Amino acid sequence: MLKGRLEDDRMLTGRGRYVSDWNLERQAYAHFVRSDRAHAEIVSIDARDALASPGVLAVITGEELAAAGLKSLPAALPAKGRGGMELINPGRPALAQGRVRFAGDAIALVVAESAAAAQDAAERVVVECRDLPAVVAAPEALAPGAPRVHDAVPGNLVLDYESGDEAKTRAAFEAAARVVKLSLDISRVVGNPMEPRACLAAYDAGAGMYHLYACTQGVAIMRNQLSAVLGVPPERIRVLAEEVGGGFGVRFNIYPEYCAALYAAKKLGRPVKWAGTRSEVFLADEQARDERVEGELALDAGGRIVGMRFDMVANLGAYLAPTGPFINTLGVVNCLSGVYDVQAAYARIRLALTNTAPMAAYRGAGRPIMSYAIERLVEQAAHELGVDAAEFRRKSFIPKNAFPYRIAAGFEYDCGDFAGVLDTALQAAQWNSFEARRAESGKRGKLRGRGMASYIEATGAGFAPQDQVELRWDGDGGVTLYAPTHNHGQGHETTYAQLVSRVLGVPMASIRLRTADADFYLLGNATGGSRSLLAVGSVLQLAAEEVVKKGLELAAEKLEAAAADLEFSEGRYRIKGTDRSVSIRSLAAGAPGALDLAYANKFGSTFPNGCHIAEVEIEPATGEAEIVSYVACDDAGTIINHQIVEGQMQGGLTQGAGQVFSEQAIYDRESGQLLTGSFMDYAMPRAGLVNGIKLLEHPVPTRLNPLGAKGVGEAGVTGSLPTLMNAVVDALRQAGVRHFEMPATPQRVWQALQQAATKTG
Ligand code: MCN
Repeated sequence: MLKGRLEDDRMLTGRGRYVSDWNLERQAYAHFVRSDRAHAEIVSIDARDALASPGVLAVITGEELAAAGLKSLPAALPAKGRGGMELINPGRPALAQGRVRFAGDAIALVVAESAAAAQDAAERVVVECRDLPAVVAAPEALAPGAPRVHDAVPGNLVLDYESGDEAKTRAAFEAAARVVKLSLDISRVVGNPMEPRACLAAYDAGAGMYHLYACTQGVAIMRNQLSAVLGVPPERIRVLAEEVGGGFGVRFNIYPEYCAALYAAKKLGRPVKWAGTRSEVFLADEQARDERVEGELALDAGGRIVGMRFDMVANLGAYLAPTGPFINTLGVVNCLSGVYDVQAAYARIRLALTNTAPMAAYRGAGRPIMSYAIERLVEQAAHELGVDAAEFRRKSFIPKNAFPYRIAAGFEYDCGDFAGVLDTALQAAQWNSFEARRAESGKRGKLRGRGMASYIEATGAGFAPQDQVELRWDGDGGVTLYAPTHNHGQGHETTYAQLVSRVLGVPMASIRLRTADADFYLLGNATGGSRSLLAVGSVLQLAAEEVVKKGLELAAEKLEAAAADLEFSEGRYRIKGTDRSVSIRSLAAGAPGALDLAYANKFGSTFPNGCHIAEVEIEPATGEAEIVSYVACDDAGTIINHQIVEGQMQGGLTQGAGQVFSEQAIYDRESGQLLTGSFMDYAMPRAGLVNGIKLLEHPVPTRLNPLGAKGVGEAGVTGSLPTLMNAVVDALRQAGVRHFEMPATPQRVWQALQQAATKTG
């Protein structure tokens, strides 16, 4: 049995090659001049002093990029809004042109012989600005009279989106015996991969090729996005990477800095390297969430959910990130009514621009917003009715025999057993003895709360029409797999090898994975949407099966037998009923290239789901909350590697816990400055935040892909966000707190307790 993952040895012994580890001969160094204000007109940029600084090679501005014909970064949405409204994309230049729109917006690129020289010179670039009023909160941006972020976007509204059945929902609410309402703020977060963003850009004038070493989650999508900006076909662009220090969704798209660096490399005829800082991650990486939700549930007289309605406002930042509109619309509503059998469901989502960093994907990419809204409301409804939260949910579940089930938003869930998942979770969480534990905590002066969520999410759609893979036999009998999904912590080297090894019968350790090489050009989807295994893993498995078929003729020739008389197992073709056999490895070695295979296919969305139950204890004197137990029972379909899945769940749960208990990106309302621009102000979760984790499986294999697998990479977050906040709210309710928004930092919890005490006292 394999211990650990194939990639661990390399990474744990310092042999991982991160983006900023790459160097090319004659490389120059980049530093970006960034806006120090949230919204301003650029009156002039004086680069004379900077250009005269030692070692400076160039100072590039937005005007120069425009003159050179660089286009806007792309952003699109395969859907329209209310009344057929089209998404308004005001465009985003790689360097600001005429106006800066958020603190951190890149204004100029300084290239010099060393990183220090570039930084020194950048400080000598004089940017004269005329301040404009800024707006940082989405509801304020949509209010009449708000400062306009882009002239092309009236009222800062880029899209008024809707999904579901509005009329049916209205009717359900009119006929409801009871309506439960909740207003929710989903706070803004900053993805923080280990390696701050970096790139090394090069241009090969002879071949007319651009090369970009960069943080990536998959190169094909980035090539397409770069192609739109640079105006050259994607075939003339290569994106390269090994380790990138994590992605979490914020490394899915290209960024302005990459485009500017590629331009500079071509202009100067030298590679240009940029290694960003953690401060730049906070200022200029894509951020996520930041939604205001007004949610309503309609209940019938028997306490069954008969309607759901959501009015959401999403903050998309100062420019549309390529995937920002998708994440905040289709990415939210693809599980519009959760695990509940409710056809009267409707959501309206207004996408607003503000003077803040652009927003896009962050682990869960929209689905945690939906699961949070639904499961907070559901728990609130159970509380208001005074009924058991588990039994309240069960009453409205989509029954096991109702699949395939099409939700009001048009998406079709293929399978699931929500009641079965719930039962397993209830038992493991010792649901029925909670009150005794609450009393025991009370004796110690602590407030104990319990929260639950029955979540579902959509994993795996993918933008590219196909996932292309290739299997190539190496001279040493090993196999190299080429795939479009970049592995940045999910363990693909191990799980893909497991799948292919199972089919071909070659040892896992002799299977290598390549995803971003210069000499290789694959089309396909990036790692994202927890789709890699169910989609690319499935394609790899089918490809390996094709390789076995392909080897049949060669084996028949070698064994001087008819192909029909052969069978294949454990890496060998054998004449049935005899001991005469030949290994596929030796056949591949004897006929180089003959058993290599290019293969493509596409597998779409699956719907992993689960029931999570957490208990928290709050110390009223300090406001500190501790997660004392966390049970997660998940249906990820067939699981290929339990250890990796467990790691993914732990990571996801902890990421959700980070948002609930400590992380929050805050912009100052007046100045538009980011107030939480470092780890001193923005608290990442630490190991040990989530205690007493129990992970359980309740697999219902899907028929939508040959593995029967559903995604797991984001499930932890989608489940933990509502679960943990429900637990906190339940604990605070004991002390009279009626409304509480994330994050549950000690200070905020303490304040809420003080206010409640004042009111009741
Ligand atoms: N797996 C399995 N059986 C299943 C499902 C998955 O064995 N039924 C395995 C897969 O083979 C893979 C891992 O679990 O090794 C995760 O698979 P999958 O659910 O397909 O998700 P992806 O590989 O597509 O990963 C993407 C997902 C996303 S979208 C984010 S964001 C995220 C995440 O995974 N970012 C991560 N997990 C992360 N983990 C780390 N360490 N770093 C990140 O940046």
